[in-house]
Amino acid sequence: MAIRLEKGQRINLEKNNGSKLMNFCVGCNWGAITKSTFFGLSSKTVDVDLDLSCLMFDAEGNPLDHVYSPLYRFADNNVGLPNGKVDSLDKALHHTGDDLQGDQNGDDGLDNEIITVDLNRVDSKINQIVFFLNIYNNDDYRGDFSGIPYASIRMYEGTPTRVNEVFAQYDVATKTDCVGKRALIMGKLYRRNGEWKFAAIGDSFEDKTIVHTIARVMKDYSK
Ligand SMILES: [Ca+2]
Ligand SMILES: [Ca+2]
Repeated sequence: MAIRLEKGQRINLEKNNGSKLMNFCVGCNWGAITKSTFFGLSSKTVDVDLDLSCLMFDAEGNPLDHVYSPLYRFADNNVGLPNGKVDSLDKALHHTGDDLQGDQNGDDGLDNEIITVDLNRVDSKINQIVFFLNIYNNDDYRGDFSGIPYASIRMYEGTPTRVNEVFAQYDVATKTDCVGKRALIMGKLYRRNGEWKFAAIGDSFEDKTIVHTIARVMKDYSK
């Protein structure tokens, strides 16, 4: 049975068979919005662009690395943040790429953006990996999580196109405290005495863009 993550919950990465979860996917599944138009006689799809990202820190909370959409070109715009990239420097984490739309024909059961994780390969200096989710303001949708038909984040074993076993799950769009919220600090993997654990954070914010969320993670969630 998958763990239903609750805010603030800390879990060991131990599977039912007693072995440790070391290779897994962190994924987010969400849907585009279907809107009835013309008195319900027709409908149109509103694309929703969520972005799954993570930042890595050392034990003192210094930022060492990041994985987020390569479409974020911060360095080109003098925002003071590095451009997005899909691979961590140690190659332990890989992002499957930026989904700009969400599921178009209902829930396909697969995650739209995934970061694959191999804890065995994480650089020994990295002590915590914070995962977060943002709504990107595309031309179609600039609303909050509550306007999206479904959005959930999960940790599972398998590949980006095959789910073998779900380890833990967190529903975003069904939480009433996501009304007005556009960013979610999902949780963090952290190393204690050489062992990886996961803390579900579940804090949501009104952040207008990912730049605000990155600053927030660096300030408040890096230790
Ligand atoms: Ca996206
Ligand atoms: Ca999907």
